Amino acid sequence: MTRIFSGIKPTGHLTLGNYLGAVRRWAEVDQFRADSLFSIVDLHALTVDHDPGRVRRLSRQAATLLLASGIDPERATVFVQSHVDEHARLSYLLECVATDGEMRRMIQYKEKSVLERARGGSVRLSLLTYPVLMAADILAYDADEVPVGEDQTQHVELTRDLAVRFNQRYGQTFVVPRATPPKVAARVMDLQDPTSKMGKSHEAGAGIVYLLDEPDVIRKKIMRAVTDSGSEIVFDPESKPGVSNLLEILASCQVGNPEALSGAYESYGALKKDTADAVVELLRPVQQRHKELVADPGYLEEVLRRGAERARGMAKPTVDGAYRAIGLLPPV
Ligand code: AQP
Repeated sequence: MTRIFSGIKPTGHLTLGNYLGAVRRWAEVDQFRADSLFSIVDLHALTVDHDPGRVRRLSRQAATLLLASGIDPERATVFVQSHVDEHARLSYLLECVATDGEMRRMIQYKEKSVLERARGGSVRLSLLTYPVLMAADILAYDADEVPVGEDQTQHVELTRDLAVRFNQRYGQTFVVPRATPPKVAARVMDLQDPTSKMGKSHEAGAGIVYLLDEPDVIRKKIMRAVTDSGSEIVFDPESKPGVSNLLEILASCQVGNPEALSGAYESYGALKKDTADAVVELLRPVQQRHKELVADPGYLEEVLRRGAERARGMAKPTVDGAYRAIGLLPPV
């Protein structure tokens, strides 16, 4: 059976980008067709300046939202990355296979390190090495597929390179995984700046729709979305990034295609209104279920406890195998 691994960082409140690009597919498709693991990758939230209490709160919230989105813990393994030691154990071995040059070429490292320096801060070493930890997250579980948004495909490519290199040097150890981004909404853009990604750790603003935003807030944000010059409604992300983003969001909500939708609209107002309605309706059941789950924190704890136990059982044999293959003496 196909094995899937994917994760979400507790660096902010989950956004519509996270939902359309990743979580919705995990819940509606992936968990039914594959042996799936979905992780709150909390170690990745420590690569930039962070508040410990906030990371804990956001980790719980992200896990609750995965369940609220319909991920069934009886079907899929839902767990917190730091509860399974195998991720950090394997990450070190992969650091011994990766190169400094490879890490410095990662786009996210380049972008975030510039930002950190501009803020007058220093760049944590973990920001440079985080793609190796991500590779360990995936390889520890022998995952075949990694359903992620487009922003993560470079990291999955690196994961493939590391797996192949390790296998060639030390013998067949890892499954070589592939990224499976969605066809529509692989990169949902910020509504106020449609040339940059809607990211949960970005400055909270009118351009980001959060999964737990009230319906009237969602409507306001979408009705105020930046559009482009000219009144024509066409799907062309290069020359019309604002309108194309709205078409992409609407198409994703309706499981349709943005090109086909563009012919149906003559005004920005009508497109925005339909997009806002579609997003509000799509998120309504998630928000309702989130409320119910928050009222029962014991349930979440039990799900995460069982998830970590299951994940540990899956990861340990592969990671132990990698330790042996690379030349480390097994413990007696
Ligand atoms: N805008 C997006 N459109 C489509 N998919 C997206 N994903 C994230 N943003 C979009 C996908 O969601 C999954 C979880 O990703 P993440 O936890 O790395 O999310 P983030 O919102 O990108 O978080 P940050 O902290 O704001 O990250 P950076 O700073 O790295 O952008 C992934 O599958 C991701 O592709």
